[in-house]
Amino acid sequence: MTHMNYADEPPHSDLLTIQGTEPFHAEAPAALVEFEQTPEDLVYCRNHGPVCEYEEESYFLSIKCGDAHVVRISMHDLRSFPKADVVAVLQCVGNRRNEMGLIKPVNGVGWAEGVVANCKWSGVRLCNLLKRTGVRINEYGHDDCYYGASIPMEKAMIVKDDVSLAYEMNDEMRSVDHGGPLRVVVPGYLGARWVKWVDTIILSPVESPNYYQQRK
Ligand SMILES: Nc1nc2c(c(=O)[nH]1)N[C@H]1C(S)=C(S)[C@@H](COP(=O)(O)O)O[C@H]1N2
Ligand SMILES: [Mo]
Repeated sequence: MTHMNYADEPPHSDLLTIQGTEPFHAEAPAALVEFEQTPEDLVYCRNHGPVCEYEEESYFLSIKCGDAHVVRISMHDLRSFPKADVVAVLQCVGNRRNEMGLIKPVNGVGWAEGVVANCKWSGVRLCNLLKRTGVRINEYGHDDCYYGASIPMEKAMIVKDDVSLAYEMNDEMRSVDHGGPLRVVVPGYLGARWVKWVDTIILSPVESPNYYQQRK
């Protein structure tokens, strides 16, 4: 990991409306509907800690089953799996929270309508990867240094649901801001489950105890 503090973050898109800088969170100005596919510069950023920058060459994904380490796979090996695309909407659960606040008090960032994006995500289908590793259990979660989330195993294994580990967004190498080199894509689920910079997948019968899984 090259960066892990706010001062060293790479530059962010200057087309976004900044809501806060430490952690960096910013949304698209209005007019997203102009684009069928949201251009990367207009894809909102939502972080709960510093934006992490990793070298693809030394990046590994671990799949664990309980405390047992099942596999450790390099980006190079992940790229040798069949590549699959999905066009899916990434949306923060707080989209239009400012309007909700007019009706009754709500906690959280007072987002307007810019924390939503429709992008093409390309990478490895999680179900393919898990089938190859041969691990089977009821549920799983993912984690990185400070952020984690869980989704039900059934969701991960429904082939047509396209749950993926994406290394590209809109046909480009994933940018650091949006979770490069590897990010979880869970079509149909809130953005909070789309873990960026994912480095560990844990197959577990219980949900991740991570704060963001339990409280968001
Ligand atoms: N590692 C990590 N993943 C994360 C987050 C985070 O703070 N850290 N934020 C989540 C939330 S709440 C949202 S809405 C989306 C935002 O993704 P984006 O910044 O690419 O738009 O990422 C999710 N994944
Ligand atoms: Mo979010």
